[in-house]
Amino acid sequence: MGYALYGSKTSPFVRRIRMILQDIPYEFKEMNIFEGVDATTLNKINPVNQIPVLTDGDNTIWDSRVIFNYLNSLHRLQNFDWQDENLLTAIDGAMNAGVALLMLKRSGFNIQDSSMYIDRQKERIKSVLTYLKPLLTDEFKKQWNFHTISLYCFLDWANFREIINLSDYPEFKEFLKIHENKSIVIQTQIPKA
Ligand SMILES: N[C@@H](CCC(=O)N[C@@H](CS)C(=O)NCC(=O)O)C(=O)O
Repeated sequence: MGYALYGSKTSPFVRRIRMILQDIPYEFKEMNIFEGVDATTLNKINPVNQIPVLTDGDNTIWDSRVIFNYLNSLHRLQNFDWQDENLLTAIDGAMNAGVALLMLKRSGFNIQDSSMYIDRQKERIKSVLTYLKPLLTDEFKKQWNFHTISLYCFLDWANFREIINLSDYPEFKEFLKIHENKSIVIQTQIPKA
């Protein structure tokens, strides 16, 4: 039986789970969640209609953070305190805001226009990056765990989707540089086309 991970190669939420699963065998079920048979499959396994979804025998787990907690309970990957949970919530907040901006763009909205919803998403991303900046010590930058993996996946994706411009954030650019040649980072690279 074993693990199956449903997701796309572009989603930052999926990518962080693929990275966490680096040394754990699983089957990757790539899907196009917005149409056709994959959309129907996704709805059957997750009423929220979002990826990633992990299946493990009779267990089906939704939401990347919950998937991580599930894997962590079985494989003892990392210990968290409440401050760590806050840090993850901050990174998740930026990631959700980025995905919301991309969905707006794809729905035909001009995200350069100012509106309460658009401005709130952009401000959330800026605010999280401002919060994270002083935490990015040399020691933190070198760590490779669910926090730094999540940050890596967010920054790389948001830069790729032109949601942020990394030239505005040299310290985050440097953080990406430290990890960009890791084999799992290369294996899970966002497809360019
Ligand atoms: N909180 C969820 C968010 C997942 C998420 O937003 N996934 C996006 C892809 S990056 C998605 O499935 N979007 C489709 C939709 O929201 O309809 C998680 O951590 O797994």
